[in-house]
Amino acid sequence: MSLSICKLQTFLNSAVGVGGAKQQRPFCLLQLSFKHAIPMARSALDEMSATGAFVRTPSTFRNLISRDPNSPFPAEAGRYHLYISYACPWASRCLAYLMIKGLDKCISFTSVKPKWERTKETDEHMGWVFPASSSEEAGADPDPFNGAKSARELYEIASTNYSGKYTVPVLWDKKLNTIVNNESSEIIRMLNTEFNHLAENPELDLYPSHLQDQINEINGWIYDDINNGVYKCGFAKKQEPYNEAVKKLYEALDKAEEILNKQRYLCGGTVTEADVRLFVTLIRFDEVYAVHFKCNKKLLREYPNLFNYTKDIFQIPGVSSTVNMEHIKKHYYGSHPSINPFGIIPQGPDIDYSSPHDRARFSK
Ligand SMILES: N[C@@H](CCC(=O)N[C@@H](CS)C(=O)NCC(=O)O)C(=O)O
Repeated sequence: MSLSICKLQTFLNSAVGVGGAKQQRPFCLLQLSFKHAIPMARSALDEMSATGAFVRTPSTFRNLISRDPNSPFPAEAGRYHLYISYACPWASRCLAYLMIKGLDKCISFTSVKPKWERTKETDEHMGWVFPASSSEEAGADPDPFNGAKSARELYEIASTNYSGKYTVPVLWDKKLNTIVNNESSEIIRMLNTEFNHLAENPELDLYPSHLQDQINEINGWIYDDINNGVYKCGFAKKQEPYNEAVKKLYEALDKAEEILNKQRYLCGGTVTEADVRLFVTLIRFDEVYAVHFKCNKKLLREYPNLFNYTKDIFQIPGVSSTVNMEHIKKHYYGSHPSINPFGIIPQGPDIDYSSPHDRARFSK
């Protein structure tokens, strides 16, 4: 039941398409028509099916920025702001695009604090919060535009009847004071194509038309079995869904290892969107997922190709600045008390991803 509602909601939201701002808010179906239905998940820790499997809810704000100056959300320098958490793989892939495409001068960004805290005094919700000052937590800053105390407040500014999760990334429109989009897979596509007149690396196309079918196919299994797969392992509340998720995760990692035994990147000799999407999970693998999400059948550093490939992507100019391992570890180990009740952060393995790799062996 909740799954089909989610699907319907996604459909209705996508039907809104490139809507205006305040007057054309995305639908929130559960609020409009299912007042007494099961409430939507308020955090990833609530996203559970009856079988004890983790089931991610779709994002809600799905407007698109366009290079067309007459569109509702035109690509303009200085107009948009990306709210991220360095801890979050989905937000980090957007930040990686900002850096790789050379868009960080025309789209500003702010990171929240890594560890979830109470977002309001009046209820128990735990989520992303901003520091009170820039000196409170290295890497995190107060909200420079709305003075919001939490990501939740941003959602409440953008929509008075929002009832979903308060996730990052949030692509914010400073002019209309609203959320444009909170779905990272769509944000990266916009950053790839719509801002090229402003980008320092406009010629770099991470989703070129001749590779799109291949990228889509790879994205499918990488998302289901690796990016989201590690969460399915970590958030499973029963043995069976955990076993199933681990099986799929390692089949997918083995498959990626095999592909990367023959070529430098997932689609051949050039880096694409698929690589950025895989990277954000791999870089967190040994430091977090192997321990916290029980993905310990094999470590990343036991896969020679995947391990060297992770270093290779990390060393693309701009990418290393998107990886803040302190935030990553503080977040996962500190924000999921049902998995790690005492919030102890393991010390290791402290891998140096800037050390030499062997991937240049594929270059002509
Ligand atoms: N579909 C979203 C997922 C984003 C997402 O799940 N972000 C997590 C952090 S890694 C979040 O903000 N979770 C907040 C919560 O669960 O309450 C995207 O890819 O943009």
